[in-house]
Amino acid sequence: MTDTLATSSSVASARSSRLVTAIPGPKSEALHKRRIATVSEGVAATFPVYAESAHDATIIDVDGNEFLDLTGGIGVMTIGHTNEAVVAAVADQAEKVTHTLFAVAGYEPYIRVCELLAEHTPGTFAKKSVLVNSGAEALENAVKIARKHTGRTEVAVLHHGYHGRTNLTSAMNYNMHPYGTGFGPLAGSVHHAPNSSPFHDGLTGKEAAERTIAYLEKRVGASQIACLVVEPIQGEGGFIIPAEGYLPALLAWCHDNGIVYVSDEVQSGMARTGAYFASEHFGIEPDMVTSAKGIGGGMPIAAVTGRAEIMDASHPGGLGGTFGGNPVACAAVVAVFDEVKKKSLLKEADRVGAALTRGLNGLKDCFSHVADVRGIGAMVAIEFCDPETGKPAPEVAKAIQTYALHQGVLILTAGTFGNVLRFLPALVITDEQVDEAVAVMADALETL
Ligand code: PLZ
Repeated sequence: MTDTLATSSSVASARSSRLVTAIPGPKSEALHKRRIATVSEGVAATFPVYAESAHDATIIDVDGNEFLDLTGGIGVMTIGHTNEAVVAAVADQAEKVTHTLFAVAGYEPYIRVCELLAEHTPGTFAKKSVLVNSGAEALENAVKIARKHTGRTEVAVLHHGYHGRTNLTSAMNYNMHPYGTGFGPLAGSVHHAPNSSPFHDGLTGKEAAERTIAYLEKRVGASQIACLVVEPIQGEGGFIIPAEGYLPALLAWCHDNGIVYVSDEVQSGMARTGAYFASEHFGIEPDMVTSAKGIGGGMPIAAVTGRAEIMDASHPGGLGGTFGGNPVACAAVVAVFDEVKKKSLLKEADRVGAALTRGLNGLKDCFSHVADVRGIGAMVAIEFCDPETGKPAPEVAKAIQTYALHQGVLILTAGTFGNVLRFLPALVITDEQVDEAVAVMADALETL
């Protein structure tokens, strides 16, 4: 242990001040019984606790236990739970109008959200948006629009990607299980090409791009491809950051071949990485960006934003849905953009990322199972491998997650092999809270 890591006794005292029952407590257990009777088993239950309230980076469960939330509801609560400005905007809008269906009778907040997205997504060209309800729905629409625009059918995605749980997006995910198993036939015309992951493949961005492009040209044919859909930092895949030059090479190839480049920023977007959208870190201006999660500050909303001429490819009535761009959710998005500016959250993402990276690198120095620490801004992950064999060690990630839960800290796993812990905390989390979470992980690793 180095002195950068907190001791067991400080962890124990922080724990005792937060947790008031065994985990799960009796009220959570009672809710879990009711859940088992009526909620489909197809819906996962990562943690056995039920939330009563939440604020900033903490969640209080129905038994009064306080949890430090490093999951941010899988990257949604970027500005923090129950942010005052978002709560006020939602309440205010709810009193004015909660629904008309934008295609029936429009309202200003929808238009304002499209203006904000045009302004804050990469590229200064004219942009338009369509608003929908979920990340997966945004991806569905991006593909539809790209197909209509190009008159082509094929869709290219990358190994270790994740794009949703609808029929098309399940086909676009790298992992068949749990997303596709038994749910087929999944949508066709989806092609999975090798990605860039310098920690795993040792390739330069140029080499990895050549490999991706060679696959797509030989196996699919560039002239057949409507769009290439890429997460700039792969989220569910384990926070995989491509090698330098990889994404610009893919974008250039797309443009040389009339392929629409779609950046899936559902997880990496909206201030998470210290930029509004992570594509900025790689110097690329995608033709289309999908956003969701963090833009709504907890309200369900998603968007496809892209070059105006591409976004206008659909005939009127071809895009939309009953709830897409709901006025209350739109009011929340406007408040989120406002708060990001007011609270300098792009800078805060860098502060949180620095605190996390410092702490996790401290773990790397002490524990041989830590293979890699990586991230940009407040999108940070730690990967565990067996030091003898170099093989993924998902049991270590799982054991730390379980240990942390019982210390009042919620951490998510990730990675195709489940051997990654990822951190998507609210950008208002304090350095002390980050240090506390890292200390719990250190304790977990020591007891393993
Ligand atoms: N694209 C890059 O990360 C959602 C999934 C959580 P939806 N990721 C979290 C779960 O277990 O369902 C995601 C993503 C990227 C698309 C999506 C899909 O977004 O809002 O969940 O549909």
